[in-house]
Amino acid sequence: TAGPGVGADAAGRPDLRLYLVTGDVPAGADLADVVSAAVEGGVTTLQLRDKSGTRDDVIRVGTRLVERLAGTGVTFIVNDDVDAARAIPGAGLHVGPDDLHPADARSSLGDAAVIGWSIHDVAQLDDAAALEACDYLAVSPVWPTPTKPDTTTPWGLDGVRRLRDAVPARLPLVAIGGITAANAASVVGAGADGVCVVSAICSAADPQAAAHTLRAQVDAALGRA
Ligand code: TZP
Ligand code: MG
Repeated sequence: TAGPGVGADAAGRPDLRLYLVTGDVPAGADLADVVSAAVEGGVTTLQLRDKSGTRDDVIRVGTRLVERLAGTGVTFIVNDDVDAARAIPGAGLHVGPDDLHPADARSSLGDAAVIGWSIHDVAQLDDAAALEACDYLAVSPVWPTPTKPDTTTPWGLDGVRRLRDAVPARLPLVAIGGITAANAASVVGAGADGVCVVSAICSAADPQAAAHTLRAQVDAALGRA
């Protein structure tokens, strides 16, 4: 349902192969520089996830990141805050099952915005209106992760397979939680169309190299190498 927007292809589909979700960066590092390096390395979608800042902070940082992403083809998505997403040119929105309903996000943001929904429980797939409003779903979490200690039960690779079987084929699946270059290919092999990472890139000494390695793993597993 998405039209062409920031980072979308001609049919409006975002490239979800390597999806960076922002998190803490090493002391002295600048988030925008980490993002630029990661994009240089092969990140295709970026989510600004800031659980501590105010909405104004999110809008200010997000606007700056969108400026950095100009011309890269990278899709930009804001976590959870539809008002922030509305204020940032071209921004999409990622929501979870306890957040704004995807259909309300779609009404608010319009057809061009990329909208994603985290799947914590298979019962969410019964919500046809939610699925209809989404451009992608996130299997969350695949594995337990110190980055987000309060997740619901991890799906594991079996969960990725089960969801891929159960989710309509038109909806891409990304996976998040504990993904590194050592296991990214297995997640794609289980049916994910892309991988989302926080620490594997944000905590890396060389975010560009980390992104490059992850992207190579994903592309090889997708047969796109
Ligand atoms: N949602 C589910 S797991 C997670 C989020 C935001 C954090 C993933 O972080 P990492 O460092 O890639 O395991
Ligand atoms: Mg949320």
